[in-house]
Amino acid sequence: MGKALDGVRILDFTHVQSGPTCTQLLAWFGADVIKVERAGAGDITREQLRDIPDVDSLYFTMLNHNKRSVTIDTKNPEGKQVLEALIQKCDVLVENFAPGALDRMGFTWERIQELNSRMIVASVKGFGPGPYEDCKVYENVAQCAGGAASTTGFDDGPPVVTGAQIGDSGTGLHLALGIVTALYQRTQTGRGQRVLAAMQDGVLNLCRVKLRDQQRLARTGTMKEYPQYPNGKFGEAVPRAGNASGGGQPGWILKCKGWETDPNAYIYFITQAPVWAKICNVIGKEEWATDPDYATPAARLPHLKDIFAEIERWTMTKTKFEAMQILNKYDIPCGPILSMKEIAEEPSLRKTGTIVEVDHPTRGKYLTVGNPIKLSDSPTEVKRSPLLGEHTDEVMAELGYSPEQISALRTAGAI
Ligand code: CAO
Repeated sequence: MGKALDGVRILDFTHVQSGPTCTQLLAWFGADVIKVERAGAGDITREQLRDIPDVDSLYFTMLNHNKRSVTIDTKNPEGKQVLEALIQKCDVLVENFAPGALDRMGFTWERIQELNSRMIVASVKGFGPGPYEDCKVYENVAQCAGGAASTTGFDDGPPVVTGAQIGDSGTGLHLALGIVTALYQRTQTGRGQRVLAAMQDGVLNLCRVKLRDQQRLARTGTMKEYPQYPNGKFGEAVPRAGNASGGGQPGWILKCKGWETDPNAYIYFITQAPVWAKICNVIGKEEWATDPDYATPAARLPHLKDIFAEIERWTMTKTKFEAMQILNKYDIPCGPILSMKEIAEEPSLRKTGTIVEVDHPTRGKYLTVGNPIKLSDSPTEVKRSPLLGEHTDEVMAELGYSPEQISALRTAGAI
């Protein structure tokens, strides 16, 4: 069966996490992704956080599936020529170097356009144009600069970063959408264009509801679904809301049976208004369904702390899975706090291809996260990540280089 991006060639100049997330998605959708790496070293993540000596790390293998790897020294004049040939052959160049690195290599937007006017040049940078545009940025810097850290955590503690890689993988996702959109526009215009996804912008986009809340706070001085109401104080900026739900249906994380020893024996419980009467029945507080202090969402807001304490008395008598089973029967929205161990062992995620076991020639078998986006006409097959330079000869031959020329370039250190 064909793939959605069959025929699209990507010159993948990405490294670490943000860019590789993007090109991995494009590869899963069928694009031919040619990852250009530094000869001898490769993407720095190949050797970061290694669990097996001298073997590509999980950090690398889990972000570079379905790609081909070529090693080219882009600072070597002959290496530059190989890169020029690749630019002429590819549809998209994706990079996430520090600001200015591509220009310093001699591949300015103008030069790339001379070589291939249809080329789409897509970049992840830490910041868009402005005071910080020259800064190098990693995940947590983006989380802090994009509004996530100041709004995550508890009111009486410091800002907290989240384990979800919203700065890196989140921005990679944004960039992938920009690329396919530019490819679509190119079918009308015949021209390439530049695509920029700044990590600060990507994080802020995911924190959109917090900018909503900033304006609500400025106008009214309060936000009744936040734990600061009525038990604390609001300042000038959106506070950290603990585990409060981001929307209009109050929620909180509650202890379940076994919480004393299991750090993940918790459930997220949402007191969704349409099922309030059922919640009252389940927890044995039938009178709350009609009590004017509890019967309506507005009346409940000042009592949320007590309400969740009462619900927790019930959840503590059940494991998170027992609680789920009972609550699901009544359509009460809730979710178990799943550990990574539980997720790795979950059979339904294996079945859908969201968790995949991959075999690798030097590592052996390992688990990875498959394509989270499922297309009915473009199924994803997760293939292992390439070894460093595994496809150099193959790609050079496709570019028209003879075995003698390849050998000479290798001797010259260009590849
Ligand atoms: N051959 C020769 N040189 C190469 C090469 C190759 N194949 N590939 C890269 N290089 C060189 C570049 O030319 C550049 O050299 P100069 O600085 O001399 O111009 C250098 O390697 C690129 O390095 P970098 O500055 O991008 O890398 P770094 O490790 O110092 O910084 C990072 C890493 C991530 C902070 C930076 O790339 C960055 O800010 N990127 C944009 C934001 C981003 O994506 N961050 C998320 C990373 S994931 O957490």
